[in-house]
Amino acid sequence: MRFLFINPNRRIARSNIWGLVNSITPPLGLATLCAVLDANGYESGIIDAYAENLQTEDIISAISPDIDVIGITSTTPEIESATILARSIHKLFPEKKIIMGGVHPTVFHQSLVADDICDMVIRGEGEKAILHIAKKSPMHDIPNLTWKSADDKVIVNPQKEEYVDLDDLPMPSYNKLPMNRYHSAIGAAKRRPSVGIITSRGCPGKCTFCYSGMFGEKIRYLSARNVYQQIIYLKTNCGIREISFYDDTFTANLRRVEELCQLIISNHIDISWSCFARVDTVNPDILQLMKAAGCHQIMYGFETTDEKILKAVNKRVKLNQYENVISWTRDAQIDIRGAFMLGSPEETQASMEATIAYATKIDIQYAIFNITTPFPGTELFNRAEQTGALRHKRWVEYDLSHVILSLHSVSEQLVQDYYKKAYRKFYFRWSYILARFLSIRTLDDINMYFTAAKGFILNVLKSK
Ligand code: B12
Repeated sequence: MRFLFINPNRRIARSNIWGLVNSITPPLGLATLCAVLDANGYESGIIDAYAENLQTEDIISAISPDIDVIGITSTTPEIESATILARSIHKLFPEKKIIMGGVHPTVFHQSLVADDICDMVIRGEGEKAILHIAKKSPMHDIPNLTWKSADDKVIVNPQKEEYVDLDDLPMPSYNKLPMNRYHSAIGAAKRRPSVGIITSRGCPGKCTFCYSGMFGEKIRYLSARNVYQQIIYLKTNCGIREISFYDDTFTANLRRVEELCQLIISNHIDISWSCFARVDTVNPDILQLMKAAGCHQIMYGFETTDEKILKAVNKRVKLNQYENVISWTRDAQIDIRGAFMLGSPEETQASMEATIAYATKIDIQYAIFNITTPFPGTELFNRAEQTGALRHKRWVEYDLSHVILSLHSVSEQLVQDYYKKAYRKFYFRWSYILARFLSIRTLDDINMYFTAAKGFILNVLKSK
């Protein structure tokens, strides 16, 4: 049985800051599915239509007749292009089975199958179920599968909370991806070529804006040794000089971080990297060690300075934790990228002012402001749907730059205005520009500074 997986292309709204600063990251889920199939003797390939900017007709012409199963991944803002693609494939190749997976199909599995957009959806983690498909297991026996029976009924197989051990998985099939197309977000990488990878799954957090139904509540980790081996592979085979770790909380297991840092340091591996962390997971010692192992930037989700909003989104951190972490990170000479949300439940004009004022007051090197978006499957979405606070379901606009929630305390226009204002206020301060300029030490710094400046200037000009 031969498989072809597709990462669809997508349209990015002009007003979306991410269109300019965003990374192009390998579709690691698809690359892992390929690796698992290959390890079990099946043939598979990937088309990364986003990275290669391929249109539907380009994708169609790359589908060879001997492919049996086509797998399409999709997040919420991609679902429109994924649907157009699936429909075109169905029309031209009615004999090929189309499976969808990823976060959006996991939530809307029933309607995607009922509406014949695809033949099947694999909900949540895909590795076990895809092997069942390859082995032609009886459809009723395949865990987490939604499919249509011969008499046109949608069947939802039971959800099995049996997850894979990440150390048992083969390395993602990087060799099947256009590795030269990938790069980190503007301002996130000091050196190129850079690439984003993910080394854990699952999250114990219960933030109302995040969908944690994909991989279970318990975090599973790739061991430090296997992460290290992936770094060596990427360095040796793809010339990668910098890694962006996209784990929800890279520092959730400090023992693993420590072991990885020691491996990098003791083997004199020349790699620079950045990661995401929660303010309640780091301490001064680990930050110093991370710096010694090549970490130059951490993104912390500060979200807001308003305790009421933090509580409303169930972030479970305290504001007084922020200051310590900022000063420890500064002492370790690691840059901070702060992530902030605007337009959450309980938001007011004063709280948005306070968030922006805070972002410009604290000593952080980059800031990213997102509009709070109720992604399907999240508590935020369910509550908004029940209370009529969901403005629409135009999924392509669920991209963190559009106002989807209708709030009683602030208008849509005000949130949109503050979104633009936040970027202007943060990046167009003389003190900020001077501080960034004075922080230049190496050629890599110059490269990073000018790429970031170009991106932000273009965006601000565009948003005026
Ligand atoms: C890395 C990452 C990115 C990267 C790119 C991701 C990529 N190329 O795939 C970047 C930074 C570019 C990015 C951008 C965005 N992201 Co993002 N991202 C992630 C992150 C942190 C990891 C994704 C990942 O690699 N996971 C690991 C792999 C192994 O899992 P996976 O991709 O889900 O695949 C598994 C299963 O889903 C399933 N599967 C997936 N596809 C398929 C297909 C088939 C056929 C089958 C059978 C199975 C299957 O099997 C895989 C293996 O088990 C996730 C959060 C997370 N922890 O997953 C958010 C996440 C996916 N992103 C999210 C969001 C909101 C965005 C943005 C909209 C943000 C923005 N500013 O615009 C954009 C949209 C990007 C897009 N492509 O549409 C949300 C999605 C919510 C939603 N409902 O859509 C997530 C879930 C974060 C969150 N918790 O809110 N993201």
